[in-house]
Parts: sequence; C-alpha cells; structure tokens
Amino acid sequence: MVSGVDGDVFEQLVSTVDRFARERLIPAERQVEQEDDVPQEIVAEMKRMGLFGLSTPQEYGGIGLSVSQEARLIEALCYASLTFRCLIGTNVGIGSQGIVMDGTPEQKQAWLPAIASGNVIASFALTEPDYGSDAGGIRTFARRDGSDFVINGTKRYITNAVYAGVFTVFARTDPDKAGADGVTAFIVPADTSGITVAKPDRKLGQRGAKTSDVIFEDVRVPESAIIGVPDNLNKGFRTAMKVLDRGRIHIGAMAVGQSQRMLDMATDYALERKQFGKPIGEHQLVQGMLADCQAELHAARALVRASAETFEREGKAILEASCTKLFCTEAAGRIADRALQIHGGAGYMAEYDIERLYRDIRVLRIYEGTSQIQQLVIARRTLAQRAA
Ligand code: COS
Repeated sequence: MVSGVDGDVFEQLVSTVDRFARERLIPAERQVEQEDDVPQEIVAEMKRMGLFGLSTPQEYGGIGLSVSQEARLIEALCYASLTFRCLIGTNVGIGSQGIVMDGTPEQKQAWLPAIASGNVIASFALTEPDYGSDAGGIRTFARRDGSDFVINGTKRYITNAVYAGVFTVFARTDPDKAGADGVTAFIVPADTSGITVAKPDRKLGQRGAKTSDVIFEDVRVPESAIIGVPDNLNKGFRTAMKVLDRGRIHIGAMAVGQSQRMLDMATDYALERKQFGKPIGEHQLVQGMLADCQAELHAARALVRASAETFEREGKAILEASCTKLFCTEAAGRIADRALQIHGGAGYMAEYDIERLYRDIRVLRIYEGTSQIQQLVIARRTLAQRAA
C-alpha cells in the first residue's frame, strides 16, 4: 500500500494542480471540444507535472500518492473538463494498477517508470462487445501454445487505446470454466503483431477523450506476460476487480470536482441573472436547487474521503468503493441537471458551457461499473454481512 507524500509537498501539489485546472485547462476547453483533441503542449505540461505517475510508487518514478491524496488531487484536476483527466486516467488507474497491485518486481521495473512518466500510455482491455457488466463472462481466449499464449478476441470502448504503448488484457485461459475463474490478466505491448486499434468511437460527451475497439488476432505473448506470473494464471478476474475498486473511489473524486464546478457556474449565474426585478438567486425555488446541490456535494466529498481512508487502513474497500461511485456519480447527474435548469434557456446553449459539462458527466454513471452493478455489489455485501 502506498503511504503517500509529505503533507507540505502534497499541499503545494494540490495548489499547483488547482491553478493549472483553472488558468490553463479551463480556457482550453472549447478548443478541445471543437478539435476533438487535447493540444500537445498541454499533454507535455501534464507529463512535466508528473500527473501520469500520481499513483505509481516513488521507487518506480511516480509521485506515490496515497488513495486519499489521489482523490483530493483528482478533485482539483476535475474542476476542469473530464477530458483532461481521461488522458492520465488509465496510467494513474485501471491501466497501471494491475501491475502495481499484482505484478512481479520484474514487471513493475519493466513498465512502471515509463507509465509514470507518461512516455508509455497504459490501457485496460476488459470489456467486449458481448460482455460489459458481466465481466466474468469474457470470450477473448488466450490459448496455451508451448511456453506462449496466443490471444484472440475483440475488446470494446477501450480508453486511450489509440495512444497505448501497453495493454492490460483480460482473456480466458481455461476454456472449461465459464465464469470469473479461468480469466488471466496479461501485459501486452501495443506493438505486438496481430493487434489492431480501430478508429475512435463517436460519443455523447468528453470530446477529445478517445475510446476504440481493439482486435487481437493470433497475438502471441510469453508466459512471463501474465500479471503476477506464475501464481496468477486463471486469477486475473480478481486483479480486474481490485483495480476497479480503487478506480471507483477515483471516479467519485472526479464527480466531486465536476460537481463543484457546475455548482459554482450555477451560483454565479443565479447572482447575475435578473428576473421579476431581482437576481434569480433571490427566488426561493432557485435557492432550493442550489441548496440541494450544495448538500449533495458535501455528502459526496465526505464519502470519497471516508472510503479512501478505509482503503488505506484495510487495503480494500469493496462495499465503500461501490457506495462512493454510486452516490457521487448519481449526485453529479442531479447537480448537472439542476445547474443546467438554473441557467434556463441559456443552459441549453453551447455558449454557456454547462450543456457540455452535462454531457461529459453522463458516462460516470456507466463506466467502471454501471450504477446498477454498484447496487448489486452493495446489496450482495449487505446481505452477506447480516447473514454471517
Ligand atoms: N476484489 C477482489 N476479488 C473480488 C472482488 C473484488 N472487488 N469482487 C469479486 N471478487 C472475486 C470474488 O471473491 C470471487 O472469487 P472467489 O470465487 O474466490 O470467491 C470472484 O472474484 C468472482 O466474483 P463474483 O462471483 O462476485 O463474480 P460475478 O461474475 O458474480 O460478478 C460483478 C461480479 C458483477 C460485480 C463484476 O463482474 C463487475 O464488477 N462487473 C462490472 C465490470 C465493470 O466494472 N466493467 C467496466 C469495465 S472497465 S471501464
């Protein structure tokens, strides 16, 4: 477990990222939306700031933030468009954490320094055309051939695949087992023969962030590509779940950052916009919407903090992470809706930006486990705890 960085150094980092989000990223948002791309100068700045290595342990060249620190920093970064976070998201989270959590020392040494610097982008390839929520059912196969494995299958909606230098690929290694048992996690360099990355998907929001299909055709990897070789053969599903747990706290923090931004925008608008002879913020029905946003934002922030602390204390937080993702992302959806409503007709117009944030936030209730999957995890654990 990463123990985090010194308090003063961390506070400085938070204020640097906070300034970066407000002064550098927010002014670039409209350009990113129009061009469907993040300017290379910004990517370079993010690398220089060490953002790709936030969660990578310091011994492998990262900043080595604790889960709580990562959450606070991500909240600050996500005051700006979620598209910017997406660039670093897979290196900080799902693309690298499998190696951090379950990789061998050799695998960590081979990959983490390049991932931490941002020189290699790491992608997480779990979802398939027919297996999304039912992640244990995946049908990408890795057939043993001598001391190698040969991977065949298609992965869908893979974030940052177009930039990837390495994929964490989940594939079925035991064809006789249908569910979560029999799935193995592999580290696969993106230039391995047989990998095709399709052109990026068109999406509702987060323009500039890229997802694509990735097709594996007779992709040959050595046994040493198994994350945590040799013990983790057929145990990759658990690696995926552990990675997603930490990711769910991270997504809670993203939701908090964007919620703060949307509430600030709605509050500013309520102070300026006049109807019936006074600022709309003086009308009680508008005040009701602002108050509900503020109360939910406070609750979401507190939940992220509490879950992160549980994760640090206990080394896992399955129930808490699912509660956090469910509550924070659903609350962010309600906050986005109210913030747009407070803007009235202007809220629907691109010129006022809130419609873009409203579209961007929607996916938080879907990726890394839908709200319904979080409900399922929470309910299963609640029942099991009482039954024990
Ligand atoms: N941490 C560690 N191990 C876990 C775990 C976790 N959070 N969750 C499950 N496991 C283990 C279980 O303990 C079980 O192992 P044992 O058989 O040794 O007990 C194994 O994994 C299978 O678990 P389970 O039976 O709960 O699997 P299910 O197929 O029923 O599905 C859900 C579990 C639905 C919760 C899982 O498939 C899921 O999270 N789906 C959503 C996937 C997702 O988030 N996709 C987004 C893709 S990335 S953007």
